[in-house]
Amino acid sequence: MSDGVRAMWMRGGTSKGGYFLASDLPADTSERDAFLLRVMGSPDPRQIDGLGGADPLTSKVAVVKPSKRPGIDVDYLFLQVFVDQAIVTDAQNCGNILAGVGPFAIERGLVKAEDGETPVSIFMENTDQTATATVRTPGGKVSYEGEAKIDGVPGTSAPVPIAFRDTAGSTCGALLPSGNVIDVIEGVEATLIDNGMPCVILRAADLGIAGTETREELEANDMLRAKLEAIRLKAGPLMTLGDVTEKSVPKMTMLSAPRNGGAISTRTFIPHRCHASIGVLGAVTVATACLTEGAVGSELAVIPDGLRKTLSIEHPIGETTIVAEMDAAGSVTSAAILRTARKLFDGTVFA
Ligand code: NQM
Repeated sequence: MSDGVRAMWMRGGTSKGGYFLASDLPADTSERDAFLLRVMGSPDPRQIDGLGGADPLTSKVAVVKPSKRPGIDVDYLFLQVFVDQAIVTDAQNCGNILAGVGPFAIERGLVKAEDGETPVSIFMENTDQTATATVRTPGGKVSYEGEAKIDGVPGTSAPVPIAFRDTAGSTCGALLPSGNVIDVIEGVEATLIDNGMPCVILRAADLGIAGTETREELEANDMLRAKLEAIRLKAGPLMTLGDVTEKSVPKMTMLSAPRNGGAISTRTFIPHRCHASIGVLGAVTVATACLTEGAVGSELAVIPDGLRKTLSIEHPIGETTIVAEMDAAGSVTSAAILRTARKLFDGTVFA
């Protein structure tokens, strides 16, 4: 490792991290993880000796390789590198980092770009599911420039629309892994749900908050954090996730009525820090909960008519729009979201 490893640093959606070809990383998982901890500077709350940004949203890794699966371009493994603990976990997926995978795959020559735009089909190894991202490629080269804007990122960039299909039960094996629409945990009603991201859906009011607080205010609320963690540790086994003490799932989302014309308002712990906005697959899962009859907080949601639902999920710094397709039986069959990405650095990283 002393000679360094080729890496690209990218912003993917509202997250940021290192993008690696699988062939550039150690094949042995524990060697790989030790390397990534050194690269990010973990464990250390400031990540001063590495490239991580002292926040779970900027301590992320994508490992990409050509896919052998029919009809799929590349396989993507997401790794969350904990900031203040020596943990690297593949127990969750990440739809924000996913936004950089298409551009990265084209830049590294794994996918041949078309003139105009290039669809990249991506197998998400964490959940055994597929997404299709469309990358802008004028003249057969990736362009990061454009007019698309997402809340949480200053300025505008080229759009990277991403479509997901059949994400129900991605990690937990079923949309409602406990078999119930509502469970009561630690005296609080919760909907345990996984449509791409295992989430515990709660009412903000049941946790004693308004749901309009800032990320900083919520992170300073020790009682709230202790209550959320107590609920999370009990929810883990009910969601087939086992002991989640050292896992970054399930995510804890508290719902309240929308304030800005959206479908619902959210505050999410991921799980120990409050998300600055909301994750992509987290938002797909929250949207699905709002569309599930009887689910916690669904009574607070404002839902448009029709089988194609455009739902604006409000979060601390704006909103994230999910377009969900439903079948006649009321199940969400696919979801689409607009992201952007930007190449920040391409070079050699040392550990
Ligand atoms: O839910 C953060 C993020 C995420 C995850 C997290 C994500 C998703 O914003 O698909 O994108 O929940 O840990 O990057």
